[in-house]
Amino acid sequence: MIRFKLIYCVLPLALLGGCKKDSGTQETSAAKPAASAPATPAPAASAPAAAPGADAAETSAKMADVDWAMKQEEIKSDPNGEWAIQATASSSYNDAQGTAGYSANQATGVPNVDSYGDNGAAWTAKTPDSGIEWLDLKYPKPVYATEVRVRESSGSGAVVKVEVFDEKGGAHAVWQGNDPTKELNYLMAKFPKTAFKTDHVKVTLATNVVPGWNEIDAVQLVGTDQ
Ligand SMILES: [Ca+2]
Repeated sequence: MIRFKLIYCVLPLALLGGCKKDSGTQETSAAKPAASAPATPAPAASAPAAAPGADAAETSAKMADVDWAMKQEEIKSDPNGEWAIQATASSSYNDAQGTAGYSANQATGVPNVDSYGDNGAAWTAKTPDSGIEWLDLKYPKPVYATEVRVRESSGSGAVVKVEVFDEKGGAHAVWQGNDPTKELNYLMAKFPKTAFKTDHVKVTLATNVVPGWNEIDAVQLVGTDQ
C-alpha cells in the first residue's frame, strides 16, 4: 500500500511538489497497518525493484506488518478484555445454526481467522449486501465498559453502530459512525466508561456499504470491575 502510494506520487511529485497531504494521512494511519495488507505481503516484494525508495518502502511495509502483529498480540492478551461466550444474529449464511461455519457462534471466543477473506470461522449474514444486519453477544463477566473491539475478517468497514446493554436490558449506543477498518483488523470503538456494568454487546452492520461478504471473526469487550 505504502509502495503503491509512493509510485502513485512519483509523477505529481515532480509537477506539484509532492503528496504532502497524502503522506501525512499515511503517517497518522500508521496505527492501522491493515492497509499494508498483512495477508498478502508478496505484491510489494514482487513489484519492479527499479524505483528509487523501494528499499525504504519495503522496510516501511515490513514495519507495518510488525506493528500489526504486535497489536494483535496486545489485544489478545489484554487483561481487561474478554471474548464472547454466546451469540445470536439477525441472520447467518446458509441459515447456519449452533457451531456450524458462519453461524453467530463463530464470532465467540478468541480470534481464529488468520488472513483476510471468506472463512467459516467467522460470522456472516445470510446475504452479502442486503443492508442492516446485527450480531448480539454475551460475555462471562459484567464490566464498566470502555471499548468494544470488533475483529473484521472479510468485507471490512461495514459496522455502523455498537451498543452495550445495562442490567435492565436497556440499550446504549456507545459508537456510531463510519467504520474505518480495512482488511483483517479491529474496529476499535472507544467511549467514556459506562455508568453501569454490562456483559452484553450488539454490533450493527450496513452490509450494503461494502460489497461482498462482511465477516466478523471475534468481538472483545473491554472494561473494569470498578
Ligand atoms: Ca472466529
